[in-house]
Amino acid sequence: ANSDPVQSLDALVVGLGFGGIYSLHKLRNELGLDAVAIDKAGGVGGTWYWNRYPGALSDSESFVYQYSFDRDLYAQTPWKTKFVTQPEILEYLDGVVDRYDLRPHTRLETAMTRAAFDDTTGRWTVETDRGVTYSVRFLVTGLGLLSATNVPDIAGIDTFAGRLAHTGAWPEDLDLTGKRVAVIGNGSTGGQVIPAIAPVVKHLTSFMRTPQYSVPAGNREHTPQELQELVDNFEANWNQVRESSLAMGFVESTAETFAVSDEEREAVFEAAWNHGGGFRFMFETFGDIATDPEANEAAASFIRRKIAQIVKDPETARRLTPTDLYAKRPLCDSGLYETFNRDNVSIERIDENPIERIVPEGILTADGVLHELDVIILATGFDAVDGNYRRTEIRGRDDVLLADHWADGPTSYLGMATTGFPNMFMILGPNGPFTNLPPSIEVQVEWISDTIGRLAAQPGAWLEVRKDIEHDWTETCADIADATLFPKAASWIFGANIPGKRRTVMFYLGGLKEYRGILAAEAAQDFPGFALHAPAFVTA
Ligand code: NA7
Repeated sequence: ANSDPVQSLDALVVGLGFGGIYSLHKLRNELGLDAVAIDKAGGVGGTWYWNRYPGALSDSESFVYQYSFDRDLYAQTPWKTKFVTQPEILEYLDGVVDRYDLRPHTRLETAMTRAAFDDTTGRWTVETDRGVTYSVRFLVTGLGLLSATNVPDIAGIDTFAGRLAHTGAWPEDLDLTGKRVAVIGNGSTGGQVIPAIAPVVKHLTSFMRTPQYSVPAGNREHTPQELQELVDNFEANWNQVRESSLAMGFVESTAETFAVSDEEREAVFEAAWNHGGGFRFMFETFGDIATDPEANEAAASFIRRKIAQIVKDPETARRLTPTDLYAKRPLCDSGLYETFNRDNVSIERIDENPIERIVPEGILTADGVLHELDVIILATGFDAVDGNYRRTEIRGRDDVLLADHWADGPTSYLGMATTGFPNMFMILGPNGPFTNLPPSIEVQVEWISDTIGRLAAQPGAWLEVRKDIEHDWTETCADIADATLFPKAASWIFGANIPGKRRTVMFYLGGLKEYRGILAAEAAQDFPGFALHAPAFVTA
């Protein structure tokens, strides 16, 4: 252990998920910089370290849910199934850390508590909860897009005598066998956890505020031939990913929903339902489901009819059936609706019959019923995108707090940099691309490390986004989003899931291909979106 409380480095990476791990590799192994990565968790993996709830699975297909920068790593990755589970992803990321000898440069159980930029030195001072302070030129933040847990403020929540667990901070010792369990929330997470635990619990009550559209995931093992093809077609597949919008590994449809006959449309939806995958259902079937209200309704009504066919009890089916737009992050599941046919599973619609309060014995609903419980699972999501940035004291030039800079909603240029915070590079910061994440993470990390590599050659220099450019990017993101139906649905994609959080655009919905083009131009033209501060006296 180093006894010096201030460690001087070239760069500090905060977070050891997909983004932080790759950044550390680039900065150390390719640029040869003195870089360290910290994470508050007890292990690497980011999202996949914390989300250990039963049923946790990436619903991007496994062949695009990994790094592409190393063909050998790709060829060796033993993912046998179409979608890959949390333990496998965690093992993979741990393996990547070892493969690139990064472990000695990681500091676990170390949280950034404060970061401040000093424009007299051009350096960031980063304080941690372990007594160590870092002084660095470059601060790379991979704090997690979906990381800061949203614990709802339900009356009496602290009085519950049983176990209370958020899926995003899952306690490994929690055994649900034979327990009376409540699941509050039914987004991606709730939709995974409900079918996974129903067979083992005594009784499961799903507390649902807004029912959601979900289609089967269709998870299955790849055949040996398919696995071989994924390795053989590596270049072609990844080129397709980089040339696509969603980076999901399929070609997004441009067909119009109403350009085909009713029978054909039904057949397209049926085929997508049978094939599986939420993003495929929304974006591979027709090109206007996310933009045209009538097309959206055609897809939504197909799913509603499926629910009516699957769920036997009419009242349960009614409670499970969404009536609003199909314009949140598209979900897929492994038998979600079927699960509600089980005798030990029930559903409360808390928009109709609200939770009155939580009491030591369980949940009391407005109709006077006490739901006696051993465990309450909060599948209530995250203070997404900017949540972790606001929860940490990050101060830029002139002592400005990032949370204050973002008082009217989070802003950035390219999702990676924000005005007043020089040489701070965010991975998956606000208004970055809305895609399957690993490909966008790779693109961002590569751009960031190229940029840092160029700055590193100029001692004391820093890059800061121009204010007008940040403003324009925010407007661009809002304009693109407004051309879709997504802002009309209340979801985390627009910050609508957190009480009191300002509803605002949080993503660039222009797609990965466009995004890559913008990044390439920015770098090729020597950063027209940024001001370069070069110190008057350069001591090499
Ligand atoms: P989501 O998608 O934000 O879903 C959260 C769920 O929790 C959703 O059903 C919410 O209902 C519900 N919720 C949130 N707050 C409350 C309160 N106060 N009372 C009752 N119910 C509540 O989070 P997930 O973890 O499922 O998924 C997040 C992303 O992680 C996902 O999109 C993937 O990309 C990975 P609501 O719909 O707001 O009425």
